[in-house]
Amino acid sequence: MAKTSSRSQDKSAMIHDQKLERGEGGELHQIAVSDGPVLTTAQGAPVSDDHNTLKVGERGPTLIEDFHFREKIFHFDHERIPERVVHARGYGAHGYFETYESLAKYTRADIFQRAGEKTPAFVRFSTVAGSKGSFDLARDVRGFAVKLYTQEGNWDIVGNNMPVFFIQDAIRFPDMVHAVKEEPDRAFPQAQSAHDNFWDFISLTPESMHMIMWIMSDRAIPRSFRFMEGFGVHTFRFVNAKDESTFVKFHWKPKFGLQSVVWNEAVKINGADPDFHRRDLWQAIQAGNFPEWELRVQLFDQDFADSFDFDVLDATKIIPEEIVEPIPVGRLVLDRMPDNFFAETEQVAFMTQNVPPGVDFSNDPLLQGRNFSYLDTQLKRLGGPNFTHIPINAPKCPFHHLQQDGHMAMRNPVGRVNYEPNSFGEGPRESPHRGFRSFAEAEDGPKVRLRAESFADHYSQARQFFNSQTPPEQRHIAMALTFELSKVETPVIRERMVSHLLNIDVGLAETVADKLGLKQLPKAADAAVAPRDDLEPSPALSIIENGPDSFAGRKVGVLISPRADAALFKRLRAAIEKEGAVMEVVAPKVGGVEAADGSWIEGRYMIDGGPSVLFDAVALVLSEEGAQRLTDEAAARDFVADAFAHCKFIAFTPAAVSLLRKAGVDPDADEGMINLDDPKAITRFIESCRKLRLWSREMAVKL
Ligand code: HDE
Repeated sequence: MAKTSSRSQDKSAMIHDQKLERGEGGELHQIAVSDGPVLTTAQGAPVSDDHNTLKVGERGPTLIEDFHFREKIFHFDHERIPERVVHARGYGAHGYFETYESLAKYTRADIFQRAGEKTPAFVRFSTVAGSKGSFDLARDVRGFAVKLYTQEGNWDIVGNNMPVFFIQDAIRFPDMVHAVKEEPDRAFPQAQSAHDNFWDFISLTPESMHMIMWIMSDRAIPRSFRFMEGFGVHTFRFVNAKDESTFVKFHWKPKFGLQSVVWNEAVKINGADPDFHRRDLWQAIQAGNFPEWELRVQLFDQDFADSFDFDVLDATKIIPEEIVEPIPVGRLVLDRMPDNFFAETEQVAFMTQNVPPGVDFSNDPLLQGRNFSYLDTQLKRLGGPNFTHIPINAPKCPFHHLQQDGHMAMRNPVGRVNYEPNSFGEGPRESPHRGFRSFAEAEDGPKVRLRAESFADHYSQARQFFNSQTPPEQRHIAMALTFELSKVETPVIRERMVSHLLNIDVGLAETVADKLGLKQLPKAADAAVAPRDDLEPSPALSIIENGPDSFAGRKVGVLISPRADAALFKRLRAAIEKEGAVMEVVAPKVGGVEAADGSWIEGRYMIDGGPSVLFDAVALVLSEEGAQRLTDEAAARDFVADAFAHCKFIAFTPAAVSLLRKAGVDPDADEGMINLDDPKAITRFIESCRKLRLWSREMAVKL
């Protein structure tokens, strides 16, 4: 029997390839496909049959000679590369950085020389602890890694959405990461810090206390990548053309203000849409609502560093923005999604040591350690030393070096000369003038393994952070600590944490101890340096104090029913869109509803596919009969009850009152409940939404 076969001989195949095409009225039709490019192997050989392996006879064994099958499966088997050991789950986008004014006075970095210059950028946001397939709304730090393709080399600011870190010295990083990740014997919990190992490590590591305040705050559950800050964390240096150095800290400020969700909401979002942050970024960029951040720099000299209360080399400390004001120096705009997630977002290799001439490191021992780790990790992850040949990692400026060969070398030198110096006058040469010169800081001292005493105060800034929060934010910190510690099985670890909290805020410690059922308060933890209470609160540390001044970029979920008022619906949509926000319609059935005037209102979600946790505010545009029907549906009642419990603004037609009541929500509960029966109500709703949440409701709903 002939060994060749073709799909036309395939007796079992009933379904032919289908393609969707739009008809004249925009409707989609399925049509059969016959032409298109010919499928080939990776070697270019045309393939005749991609559905059947080569066999002896119709029902016989498969032949190893089937090179197409072997190549296809071999390649599939190797599709994965190791996920990042931390920051495995991430999402990236392209954009640009635009320089405001020349910063030549402080730095010779080419990117800061010319006002208005645009530099291509790629940014990857991430969670830290979870693996690649984990959910977006984990309580976690968010990575905020920026690659700037400058004219003098790639500059990576590999930062986070919190300005401090858990540890002071890089040598502790593997322990810290082991402790937070899933426990090694049971392999859970996934993407959570709420377990014994994490809190054991933390409670034995007082230097982490400031970071613990951040991670227990709502900063750890951002509403969107677009609404969070980014920080370079460490102190870096700018170096100017005269080789003079200025210390610098980098802050990214979101144009649309800060916003987070509440924990009860985060838990539900993870079920409703595990890709909540990804989808949000994707949708915003595809819709042309480009996310934007301003880069601000805190600049200070050695005299300030010497006089500051804390060590500027200690990554567990901030310099409050009220003490050294961040100066705006440019803006970052993200305007294009990658064409391919793997090629770009997965393979992008950020490295703290990627700095252009004019930017330099400080002696921060965390930063110094990172400068080793990031190069090393790329070799493992990307499989060889040529990862700069991958387009996303290649510089966009001219570059010439003498590195050659190795796995997957894509750019290979031509000609005879691959060394320097040489007598042929060929090849690149160093440039003492243009090249990177390290700041010539004088260093001298014995070799020691010591932590400087100037790093010893672990509680004062934790207290300052707590004192800088508004009352709802302070409550959220207490609730987060209680939740996390309630998952800890070992009582002594819970108590040890409370003993640290006593050094931060006694009220906080008492609340947490009470919720944890501690019979009595433990003794406060021994502190190497007594916590200070003379540090001024810093309003810049509160999310609520730094919210947006409009509702732009946010989403209203409108629950609609058959026979709803179409005119009202249209007015509502117009007002939402005028504000720069997005309306999404939630209907009892896929497709939408027929309104009272016979027009069709298109729906985006069915109710249980579009719970209110996906939106920043909600409106109930219901007819009497529609509302009545919905009172029987748990998903509709949850839609309303959750929106209320999460302190969202709720606009509703008078007919919706029956649903509100059935969901246990008083339609007159507070000013966040807006009855659409009066003509000015829509304006009032939009104006209220600018505040994002009605926090005064929180005590009533006991979130
Ligand atoms: Fe990282 N970190 N890190 N880190 N980090 C990595 O690099 C490391 C630290 C941060 O989207 C790894 O390519 C050490 C601080 C971000 O691709 C690895 C230490 C900050 C990302 C690594 C730290 C960060 C990483 C894993 C302690 C905020 C994701 C895969 C000294 C300023 C970048 C990789 C991306 C990723 C090591 C601490 C931010 C293993 C040793 C502090 C945003 O190299």
